[in-house]
Amino acid sequence: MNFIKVIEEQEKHIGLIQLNRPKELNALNLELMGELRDALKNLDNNNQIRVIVITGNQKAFAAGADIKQMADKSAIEMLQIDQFSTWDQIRKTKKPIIAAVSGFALGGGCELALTCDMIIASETAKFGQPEIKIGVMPGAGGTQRLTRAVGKARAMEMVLTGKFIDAEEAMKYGFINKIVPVEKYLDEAMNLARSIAQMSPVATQLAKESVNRAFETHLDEGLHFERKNFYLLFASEDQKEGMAAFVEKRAPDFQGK
Ligand code: CO8
Repeated sequence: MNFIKVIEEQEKHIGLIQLNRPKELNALNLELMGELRDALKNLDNNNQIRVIVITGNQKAFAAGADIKQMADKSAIEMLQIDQFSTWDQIRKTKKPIIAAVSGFALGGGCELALTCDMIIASETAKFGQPEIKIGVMPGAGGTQRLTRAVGKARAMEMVLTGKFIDAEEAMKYGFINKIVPVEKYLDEAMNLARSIAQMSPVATQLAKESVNRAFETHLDEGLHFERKNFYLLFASEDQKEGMAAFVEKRAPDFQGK
C-alpha cells in the first residue's frame, strides 16, 4: 500500500484506514482509490471487523480527485479508465463506515465522506464541491448524495458556486454527526465506532442496508425491504442472545452469527 495505511484491528472489531498522500492533501489518484477499494473489501470480509473508520490527517481528509492526473485526459480515456466502478464497489461495503474528517473534504473528498455512513468532523473541517471552478462538476455522486443530504437549494449553491462550508454549517445542514475540537476528531470517531461494534454485526449490516434503501427507492418498497430484513434477523443467534440478555438483565455477547 503506497497511498493508504490500514490498521486491521486498530482496536477490537474496528478497522482503521488512513488516506496517506499528505503532500498532495490526500488527492484521490487512481492508485489510492484502488488501494482503498481493496482495503475496504478485505475489512468487509474479515469476520473480526465490525466497523470501519476512514480518516485523513489534520489538514485534509481529501482535497478531491487528483486534478493533475485528470487534466489531459480525453472523454474516451476517462470512460475507459472507468474509475467510478471503484466507487461503486466502495459503496457496496456492508459494514458501517465512519468518516473522521479534519481540514479539507473537497470534490471527490466530500463525495467520499458522503459515501461513508456517518461523519465526525473537527472544527476545522471544510466541505465543498469546487469542481465548477475547474470547469467540471461532481462525478462521484455529489449531485445526488449531497442533494439528498442538504436539500436542493443548498446543494445547488455549493455545486454551482463551489463555495466551501465549515463544520458548523455542515452540522446545521444535517450531513455530519458531530463537531469536535481538532485534536479529538479521530478519538470521537473511534468512540462512535466502539459503540456500534458492541452491537450484533448481523443486525448492523442489515440495518445499514435498510437505511440506505430509503435513498434508493419509494416508501412502500423500502418498508417491504425493512420488514424482510427484520424477519431475517430472527434467524440469527445474536437476536436470541440480545433478547435473552435483556430478559436476564445482563449485557449481551454478540458473536455475529
Ligand atoms: N489534485 C491534485 N493535487 C492537489 C489537489 C488535487 N485535488 N489538491 C491539492 N493538491 C496539491 C497542490 O497542487 C499542491 O501540490 P504542489 O505543492 O506540488 O504544488 C499541494 O497539494 C498542496 O496544495 P496547495 O498548495 O494548493 O495548498 P493550499 O493550502 O494553498 O490550498 C486547497 C488548499 C484550497 C484545498 C487547494 O489545494 C485546492 O483548491 N485544491 C483543489 C480542490 C479541488 O478543486 N478539488 C476538486 C477536484 S475535482 C474532483 O474531485 C472531481 C470528483 C469526481 C471524480 C472523483 C474520482 C476520484
